[in-house]
Amino acid sequence: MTKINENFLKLQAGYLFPEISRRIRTFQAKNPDANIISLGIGDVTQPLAPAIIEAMKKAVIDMGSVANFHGYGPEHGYDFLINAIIENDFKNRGIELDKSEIFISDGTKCDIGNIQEIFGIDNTVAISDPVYPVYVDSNVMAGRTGQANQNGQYDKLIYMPCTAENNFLPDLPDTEVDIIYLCFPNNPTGAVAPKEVLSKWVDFAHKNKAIILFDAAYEAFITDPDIPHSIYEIDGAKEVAIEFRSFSKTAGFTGVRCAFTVVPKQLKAYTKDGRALEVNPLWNRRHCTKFNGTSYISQAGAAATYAPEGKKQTRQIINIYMSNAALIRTSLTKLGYEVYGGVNAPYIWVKTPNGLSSWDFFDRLLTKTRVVGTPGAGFGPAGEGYLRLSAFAKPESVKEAMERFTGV
Ligand code: PGU
Repeated sequence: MTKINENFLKLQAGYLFPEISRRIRTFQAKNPDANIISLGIGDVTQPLAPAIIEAMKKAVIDMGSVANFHGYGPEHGYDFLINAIIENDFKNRGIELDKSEIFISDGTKCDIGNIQEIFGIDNTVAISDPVYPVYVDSNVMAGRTGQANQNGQYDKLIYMPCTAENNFLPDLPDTEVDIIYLCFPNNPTGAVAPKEVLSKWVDFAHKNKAIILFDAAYEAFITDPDIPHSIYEIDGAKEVAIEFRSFSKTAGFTGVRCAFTVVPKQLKAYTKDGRALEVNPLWNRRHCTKFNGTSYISQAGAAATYAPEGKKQTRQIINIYMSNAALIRTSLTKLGYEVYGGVNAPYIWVKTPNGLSSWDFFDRLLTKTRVVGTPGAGFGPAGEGYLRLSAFAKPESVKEAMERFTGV
Protein backbone atom coordinates (compact mmCIF):
# COMPACT_ATOMS: atom_id res chain seq x y z
CA MET A 1 0.00 0.00 0.00
CA THR A 2 1.44 3.30 -1.06
CA LYS A 3 1.29 5.97 1.63
CA ILE A 4 1.05 9.58 0.58
CA ASN A 5 3.00 12.40 2.14
CA GLU A 6 0.23 13.61 4.43
CA ASN A 7 1.88 16.98 4.83
CA PHE A 8 0.32 17.83 1.49
CA LEU A 9 -3.11 17.46 3.10
CA LYS A 10 -2.28 20.35 5.41
CA LEU A 11 -2.06 22.77 2.47
CA GLN A 12 -5.07 25.01 2.62
CA ALA A 13 -6.03 25.82 -0.93
CA GLY A 14 -4.61 25.24 -4.38
CA TYR A 15 -1.48 27.22 -5.19
CA LEU A 16 -2.51 30.88 -5.39
CA PHE A 17 -1.93 31.68 -9.07
CA PRO A 18 -3.65 28.63 -10.62
CA GLU A 19 -6.61 29.37 -8.28
CA ILE A 20 -6.84 32.90 -9.70
CA SER A 21 -6.62 31.57 -13.27
CA ARG A 22 -9.46 29.16 -12.46
CA ARG A 23 -11.67 32.03 -11.26
CA ILE A 24 -10.85 34.06 -14.36
CA ARG A 25 -11.69 31.13 -16.64
CA THR A 26 -15.04 30.66 -14.89
CA PHE A 27 -15.80 34.36 -15.26
CA GLN A 28 -14.71 34.40 -18.90
CA ALA A 29 -16.86 31.34 -19.68
CA LYS A 30 -19.91 33.18 -18.33
CA ASN A 31 -18.89 36.47 -19.99
CA PRO A 32 -17.23 35.47 -23.26
CA ASP A 33 -17.05 39.05 -24.54
CA ALA A 34 -15.38 40.46 -21.42
CA ASN A 35 -12.04 42.05 -22.22
CA ILE A 36 -10.09 41.12 -19.10
CA ILE A 37 -6.90 42.99 -18.20
CA SER A 38 -4.54 41.09 -15.94
CA LEU A 39 -2.48 42.93 -13.37
CA GLY A 40 -2.47 39.65 -11.47
CA ILE A 41 0.41 37.22 -11.79
CA GLY A 42 3.83 38.87 -12.00
CA ASP A 43 4.64 37.72 -15.49
CA VAL A 44 6.52 39.83 -18.01
CA THR A 45 4.89 41.00 -21.26
CA GLN A 46 7.68 42.77 -23.15
CA PRO A 47 9.62 40.71 -25.71
CA LEU A 48 13.21 39.72 -24.99
CA ALA A 49 15.85 42.37 -25.69
CA PRO A 50 17.39 42.11 -29.21
CA ALA A 51 20.87 41.39 -27.76
CA ILE A 52 19.46 38.38 -25.90
CA ILE A 53 17.70 37.11 -29.02
CA GLU A 54 20.97 37.40 -30.98
CA ALA A 55 22.91 35.47 -28.33
CA MET A 56 20.27 32.76 -28.16
CA LYS A 57 20.13 32.47 -31.97
CA LYS A 58 23.88 31.99 -32.01
CA ALA A 59 23.57 29.34 -29.29
CA VAL A 60 20.91 27.52 -31.32
CA ILE A 61 23.23 27.55 -34.34
CA ASP A 62 26.02 26.17 -32.11
CA MET A 63 23.72 23.28 -31.24
CA GLY A 64 23.40 22.47 -34.95
CA SER A 65 27.10 21.90 -35.56
CA VAL A 66 29.27 19.00 -34.48
CA ALA A 67 32.06 21.34 -33.41
CA ASN A 68 29.96 23.56 -31.12
CA PHE A 69 27.25 21.18 -29.95
CA HIS A 70 26.57 21.20 -26.19
CA GLY A 71 25.15 18.20 -24.35
CA TYR A 72 24.79 18.06 -20.56
CA GLY A 73 26.50 21.16 -19.25
CA PRO A 74 28.25 21.56 -15.91
CA GLU A 75 25.55 21.25 -13.19
CA HIS A 76 26.78 24.52 -11.66
CA GLY A 77 26.39 26.37 -14.95
CA TYR A 78 28.79 27.54 -17.64
CA ASP A 79 31.80 29.64 -16.62
CA PHE A 80 30.94 32.30 -19.21
CA LEU A 81 27.75 33.07 -17.25
CA ILE A 82 29.14 32.59 -13.74
CA ASN A 83 32.07 34.93 -14.47
CA ALA A 84 29.73 37.59 -15.87
CA ILE A 85 27.56 37.35 -12.74
CA ILE A 86 30.53 37.65 -10.38
CA GLU A 87 31.89 40.69 -12.24
CA ASN A 88 28.66 42.58 -12.83
CA ASP A 89 26.30 41.70 -10.00
CA PHE A 90 28.79 41.45 -7.16
CA LYS A 91 32.34 42.75 -7.82
CA ASN A 92 30.86 46.09 -8.91
CA ARG A 93 29.32 46.36 -5.45
CA GLY A 94 32.51 45.40 -3.63
CA ILE A 95 31.52 41.77 -3.08
CA GLU A 96 34.07 39.03 -3.86
CA LEU A 97 32.64 35.65 -4.75
CA ASP A 98 34.27 32.47 -5.96
CA LYS A 99 32.91 30.52 -8.94
CA SER A 100 32.06 27.59 -6.69
CA GLU A 101 29.68 29.80 -4.71
CA ILE A 102 27.31 30.39 -7.65
CA PHE A 103 24.81 27.75 -8.77
CA ILE A 104 22.99 28.43 -12.04
CA SER A 105 19.49 26.97 -12.18
CA ASP A 106 16.27 27.17 -14.13
CA GLY A 107 14.43 29.32 -11.62
CA THR A 108 14.34 30.85 -8.18
CA LYS A 109 10.99 29.19 -7.52
CA CYS A 110 12.62 25.75 -7.69
CA ASP A 111 15.74 26.82 -5.81
CA ILE A 112 13.92 28.43 -2.93
CA GLY A 113 11.46 25.54 -2.81
CA ASN A 114 14.30 22.99 -2.85
CA ILE A 115 16.86 24.62 -0.57
CA GLN A 116 15.01 23.67 2.61
CA GLU A 117 15.73 20.01 1.76
CA ILE A 118 19.32 20.33 2.97
CA PHE A 119 18.19 21.57 6.39
CA GLY A 120 16.80 19.40 9.20
CA ILE A 121 13.08 19.02 9.62
CA ASP A 122 13.23 20.27 13.21
CA ASN A 123 14.41 23.78 12.31
CA THR A 124 12.12 26.62 13.34
CA VAL A 125 11.26 28.76 10.34
CA ALA A 126 10.41 32.46 10.42
CA ILE A 127 8.59 33.97 7.47
CA SER A 128 7.52 37.52 6.71
CA ASP A 129 3.77 37.80 6.31
CA PRO A 130 2.63 38.56 3.59
CA VAL A 131 5.19 37.08 1.20
CA TYR A 132 5.70 34.90 -1.91
CA PRO A 133 3.67 31.79 -0.96
CA VAL A 134 6.31 29.26 -2.05
CA TYR A 135 8.30 29.71 1.19
CA VAL A 136 5.39 28.64 3.39
CA ASP A 137 4.00 25.94 1.12
CA SER A 138 7.35 24.22 0.53
CA ASN A 139 7.92 24.02 4.31
CA VAL A 140 4.41 22.63 4.82
CA MET A 141 5.08 19.96 2.18
CA ALA A 142 8.35 19.04 3.92
CA GLY A 143 6.60 18.59 7.28
CA ARG A 144 8.20 21.52 9.05
CA THR A 145 4.78 22.84 10.18
CA GLY A 146 1.66 21.64 11.93
CA GLN A 147 -1.90 22.22 10.73
CA ALA A 148 -3.26 25.62 9.76
CA ASN A 149 -5.59 27.42 12.19
CA GLN A 150 -8.74 29.31 11.18
CA ASN A 151 -6.64 32.43 10.41
CA GLY A 152 -4.67 30.44 7.89
CA GLN A 153 -1.52 30.33 10.04
CA TYR A 154 0.37 27.04 10.22
CA ASP A 155 1.36 25.79 13.62
CA LYS A 156 5.14 25.86 14.33
CA LEU A 157 5.88 28.56 11.71
CA ILE A 158 6.89 31.95 13.09
CA TYR A 159 4.98 34.64 11.19
CA MET A 160 6.49 38.12 11.08
CA PRO A 161 3.65 40.50 10.21
CA CYS A 162 4.55 43.28 7.77
CA THR A 163 2.01 46.05 8.05
CA ALA A 164 1.70 49.73 7.22
CA GLU A 165 2.62 50.41 10.89
CA ASN A 166 6.07 48.81 10.55
CA ASN A 167 6.56 50.07 6.96
CA PHE A 168 6.17 46.47 5.80
CA LEU A 169 9.54 45.58 7.38
CA PRO A 170 9.39 42.53 9.67
CA ASP A 171 10.36 42.95 13.32
CA LEU A 172 12.95 40.57 14.75
CA PRO A 173 11.29 37.48 16.24
CA ASP A 174 11.24 37.34 20.05
CA THR A 175 11.83 33.58 20.01
CA GLU A 176 14.74 31.53 18.72
CA VAL A 177 14.52 30.75 15.02
CA ASP A 178 16.84 28.78 12.74
CA ILE A 179 15.81 29.70 9.19
CA ILE A 180 14.59 33.14 8.14
CA TYR A 181 13.02 33.95 4.78
CA LEU A 182 13.44 37.54 3.65
CA CYS A 183 12.38 38.93 0.27
CA PHE A 184 13.52 42.41 -0.78
CA PRO A 185 12.33 44.20 -2.86
CA ASN A 186 9.31 42.51 -1.42
CA ASN A 187 6.69 40.55 -3.21
CA PRO A 188 3.88 41.53 -2.63
CA THR A 189 4.23 44.82 -0.68
CA GLY A 190 6.97 46.40 -2.81
CA ALA A 191 8.87 47.36 0.39
CA VAL A 192 12.68 47.53 0.33
CA ALA A 193 15.15 47.04 3.17
CA PRO A 194 17.70 49.79 3.86
CA LYS A 195 21.20 48.82 4.96
CA GLU A 196 20.49 49.23 8.67
CA VAL A 197 17.51 46.88 8.47
CA LEU A 198 19.53 44.18 6.71
CA SER A 199 22.40 44.68 9.20
CA LYS A 200 19.96 44.08 12.05
CA TRP A 201 18.96 40.77 10.44
CA VAL A 202 22.54 39.71 9.79
CA ASP A 203 23.40 40.40 13.47
CA PHE A 204 20.35 38.46 14.57
CA ALA A 205 21.30 35.49 12.39
CA HIS A 206 24.85 35.53 13.82
CA LYS A 207 23.52 35.59 17.40
CA ASN A 208 21.07 32.75 16.73
CA LYS A 209 23.35 30.68 14.46
CA ALA A 210 20.49 31.02 12.00
CA ILE A 211 20.50 31.19 8.19
CA ILE A 212 18.77 33.89 6.14
CA LEU A 213 17.29 32.82 2.80
CA PHE A 214 17.33 36.11 0.92
CA ASP A 215 15.17 36.28 -2.19
CA ALA A 216 16.40 39.15 -4.36
CA ALA A 217 14.41 38.25 -7.49
CA TYR A 218 13.43 41.92 -7.91
CA GLU A 219 16.77 43.63 -7.17
CA ALA A 220 16.90 45.11 -10.69
CA PHE A 221 13.87 47.27 -9.87
CA ILE A 222 15.60 49.18 -7.06
CA THR A 223 15.80 52.85 -8.02
CA ASP A 224 16.95 54.34 -4.71
CA PRO A 225 20.80 54.40 -4.75
CA ASP A 226 21.03 53.81 -0.99
CA ILE A 227 19.17 50.51 -1.01
CA PRO A 228 21.39 47.38 -1.08
CA HIS A 229 20.90 45.08 -4.07
CA SER A 230 22.55 42.13 -2.36
CA ILE A 231 22.53 41.03 1.27
CA TYR A 232 26.30 40.54 0.88
CA GLU A 233 26.66 44.33 0.89
CA ILE A 234 26.28 43.88 4.66
CA ASP A 235 29.42 42.90 6.60
CA GLY A 236 29.23 39.36 7.90
CA ALA A 237 26.34 38.34 5.63
CA LYS A 238 28.36 35.66 3.85
CA GLU A 239 28.49 33.69 7.11
CA VAL A 240 24.71 33.67 7.50
CA ALA A 241 22.91 34.14 4.17
CA ILE A 242 22.02 32.41 0.93
CA GLU A 243 20.89 34.73 -1.87
CA PHE A 244 18.53 33.93 -4.75
CA ARG A 245 18.55 35.85 -8.02
CA SER A 246 16.57 35.35 -11.20
CA PHE A 247 16.65 36.53 -14.81
CA SER A 248 12.85 36.14 -14.92
CA LYS A 249 11.95 39.73 -14.13
CA THR A 250 15.35 41.32 -14.73
CA ALA A 251 15.50 40.21 -18.34
CA GLY A 252 12.07 38.79 -19.22
CA PHE A 253 13.11 35.14 -18.71
CA THR A 254 9.88 33.82 -17.15
CA GLY A 255 9.45 31.61 -20.21
CA VAL A 256 13.15 31.08 -20.99
CA ARG A 257 14.17 30.06 -17.43
CA CYS A 258 17.47 30.99 -15.84
CA ALA A 259 18.34 31.96 -12.28
CA PHE A 260 21.10 31.47 -9.75
CA THR A 261 21.68 30.89 -6.06
CA VAL A 262 24.69 32.08 -4.07
CA VAL A 263 25.88 29.80 -1.27
CA PRO A 264 29.05 31.30 0.24
CA LYS A 265 31.78 28.99 1.48
CA GLN A 266 31.73 30.71 4.89
CA LEU A 267 28.13 29.70 5.55
CA LYS A 268 27.80 27.01 8.21
CA ALA A 269 24.98 24.90 9.64
CA TYR A 270 25.16 22.48 12.54
CA THR A 271 24.85 18.75 13.22
CA LYS A 272 22.75 17.59 16.17
CA ASP A 273 25.95 17.22 18.21
CA GLY A 274 26.93 20.81 17.44
CA ARG A 275 29.56 20.39 14.73
CA ALA A 276 29.64 23.30 12.27
CA LEU A 277 29.59 22.14 8.63
CA GLU A 278 29.83 24.09 5.38
CA VAL A 279 26.49 24.37 3.60
CA ASN A 280 27.98 24.88 0.13
CA PRO A 281 29.03 21.21 -0.37
CA LEU A 282 25.57 20.05 0.73
CA TRP A 283 23.81 22.23 -1.82
CA ASN A 284 26.40 21.22 -4.40
CA ARG A 285 25.66 17.55 -3.69
CA ARG A 286 21.94 18.12 -3.93
CA HIS A 287 22.20 20.22 -7.09
CA CYS A 288 24.44 17.71 -8.88
CA THR A 289 22.23 14.79 -7.87
CA LYS A 290 18.83 16.22 -8.71
CA PHE A 291 19.54 18.76 -11.44
CA ASN A 292 21.21 18.39 -14.82
CA GLY A 293 21.91 22.01 -15.62
CA THR A 294 20.12 24.88 -17.29
CA SER A 295 19.95 24.80 -21.07
CA TYR A 296 23.01 26.17 -22.88
CA ILE A 297 20.69 28.41 -24.92
CA SER A 298 19.12 29.98 -21.81
CA GLN A 299 22.53 30.57 -20.25
CA ALA A 300 23.85 32.17 -23.45
CA GLY A 301 20.85 34.51 -23.39
CA ALA A 302 21.39 35.29 -19.70
CA ALA A 303 25.07 36.11 -20.29
CA ALA A 304 24.05 38.61 -22.99
CA THR A 305 22.28 40.71 -20.33
CA TYR A 306 25.73 41.62 -18.97
CA ALA A 307 27.22 42.84 -22.26
CA PRO A 308 26.86 46.62 -22.90
CA GLU A 309 23.97 46.38 -25.42
CA GLY A 310 22.13 43.77 -23.40
CA LYS A 311 22.48 45.85 -20.24
CA LYS A 312 21.13 48.95 -21.95
CA GLN A 313 18.22 47.15 -23.58
CA THR A 314 17.12 45.24 -20.47
CA ARG A 315 17.29 48.48 -18.49
CA GLN A 316 14.95 50.11 -21.03
CA ILE A 317 12.46 47.27 -20.54
CA ILE A 318 12.62 47.58 -16.76
CA ASN A 319 11.95 51.31 -17.18
CA ILE A 320 8.76 50.50 -19.10
CA TYR A 321 7.51 48.42 -16.19
CA MET A 322 8.52 51.06 -13.68
CA SER A 323 6.59 53.71 -15.66
CA ASN A 324 3.58 51.39 -15.39
CA ALA A 325 4.17 51.19 -11.64
CA ALA A 326 4.30 54.99 -11.38
CA LEU A 327 1.08 55.33 -13.36
CA ILE A 328 -0.72 52.82 -11.12
CA ARG A 329 0.50 54.61 -8.01
CA THR A 330 -0.51 58.10 -9.12
CA SER A 331 -3.85 57.04 -10.62
CA LEU A 332 -4.95 55.12 -7.56
CA THR A 333 -3.71 57.77 -5.15
CA LYS A 334 -5.80 60.35 -7.06
CA LEU A 335 -8.81 58.08 -6.70
CA GLY A 336 -8.28 58.07 -2.94
CA TYR A 337 -6.77 54.61 -2.51
CA GLU A 338 -4.07 53.92 0.06
CA VAL A 339 -1.17 52.53 -1.99
CA TYR A 340 2.33 51.26 -1.17
CA GLY A 341 5.27 49.96 -3.19
CA GLY A 342 5.80 50.55 -6.90
CA VAL A 343 8.90 52.75 -6.43
CA ASN A 344 11.68 50.19 -5.97
CA ALA A 345 9.57 47.22 -6.99
CA PRO A 346 7.17 46.22 -9.76
CA TYR A 347 4.28 45.61 -7.35
CA ILE A 348 1.74 48.02 -5.94
CA TRP A 349 0.08 47.06 -2.68
CA VAL A 350 -3.40 48.56 -2.45
CA LYS A 351 -5.54 48.76 0.69
CA THR A 352 -9.01 47.52 -0.18
CA PRO A 353 -11.72 50.21 0.12
CA ASN A 354 -14.37 50.16 2.86
CA GLY A 355 -12.78 47.26 4.70
CA LEU A 356 -13.55 44.77 1.90
CA SER A 357 -11.79 41.43 2.16
CA SER A 358 -9.05 40.77 -0.41
CA TRP A 359 -11.11 38.20 -2.30
CA ASP A 360 -14.28 40.36 -2.22
CA PHE A 361 -12.32 43.25 -3.71
CA PHE A 362 -10.80 40.88 -6.29
CA ASP A 363 -14.32 39.71 -7.28
CA ARG A 364 -15.69 43.25 -7.36
CA LEU A 365 -12.84 44.45 -9.59
CA LEU A 366 -13.25 41.52 -11.93
CA THR A 367 -17.02 41.87 -12.30
CA LYS A 368 -17.15 45.68 -12.43
CA THR A 369 -13.99 46.52 -14.37
CA ARG A 370 -12.67 43.25 -15.80
CA VAL A 371 -9.34 44.02 -14.14
CA VAL A 372 -7.52 41.22 -12.30
CA GLY A 373 -5.31 41.75 -9.26
CA THR A 374 -3.95 39.26 -6.73
CA PRO A 375 -5.78 39.07 -3.39
CA GLY A 376 -3.39 40.03 -0.60
CA ALA A 377 -4.69 37.23 1.62
CA GLY A 378 -3.11 34.77 -0.82
CA PHE A 379 0.32 35.95 0.38
CA GLY A 380 -0.40 35.26 4.05
CA PRO A 381 -2.86 36.21 6.78
CA ALA A 382 -1.40 39.74 7.20
CA GLY A 383 -2.13 40.37 3.50
CA GLU A 384 -5.87 40.31 4.21
CA GLY A 385 -7.46 43.63 3.30
CA TYR A 386 -4.99 44.32 0.47
CA LEU A 387 -4.72 43.61 -3.24
CA ARG A 388 -1.48 43.37 -5.23
CA LEU A 389 -1.30 44.94 -8.68
CA SER A 390 1.52 43.93 -11.00
CA ALA A 391 3.25 46.49 -13.22
CA PHE A 392 4.34 43.82 -15.73
CA ALA A 393 1.38 44.38 -18.07
CA LYS A 394 1.62 46.22 -21.39
CA PRO A 395 1.58 50.03 -20.91
CA GLU A 396 -1.65 50.43 -22.91
CA SER A 397 -3.35 47.79 -20.74
CA VAL A 398 -2.21 49.51 -17.56
CA LYS A 399 -3.54 52.83 -18.88
CA GLU A 400 -6.89 51.31 -19.68
CA ALA A 401 -7.03 49.44 -16.37
CA MET A 402 -6.51 52.72 -14.53
CA GLU A 403 -9.34 54.36 -16.52
CA ARG A 404 -11.60 51.47 -15.59
CA PHE A 405 -10.75 51.86 -11.90
CA THR A 406 -12.78 55.06 -11.81
CA GLY A 407 -15.86 52.83 -12.19
CA VAL A 408 -15.22 50.63 -9.11
N1 PGU B 1 10.83 34.81 -6.08
C1 PGU B 1 9.87 35.73 -5.96
C2 PGU B 1 9.90 36.64 -4.78
C3 PGU B 1 8.85 35.82 -6.92
O1 PGU B 1 7.90 36.74 -6.77
C4 PGU B 1 8.84 34.96 -8.02
C5 PGU B 1 7.77 35.00 -9.06
C6 PGU B 1 9.87 34.03 -8.11
C7 PGU B 1 10.85 33.98 -7.13
C8 PGU B 1 9.96 33.07 -9.25
O2 PGU B 1 11.17 33.22 -9.92
P1 PGU B 1 11.57 32.28 -11.15
O3 PGU B 1 13.04 32.50 -11.29
O4 PGU B 1 10.77 32.70 -12.33
O5 PGU B 1 11.26 30.86 -10.77
N2 PGU B 1 6.53 35.44 -8.61
C9 PGU B 1 5.45 35.72 -9.54
C10 PGU B 1 5.03 34.48 -10.29
C11 PGU B 1 4.26 33.47 -9.52
C12 PGU B 1 4.95 32.17 -9.26
O6 PGU B 1 4.24 31.24 -8.93
O7 PGU B 1 6.18 32.10 -9.33
C13 PGU B 1 4.31 36.37 -8.78
O8 PGU B 1 3.35 36.80 -9.43
O9 PGU B 1 4.36 36.49 -7.55
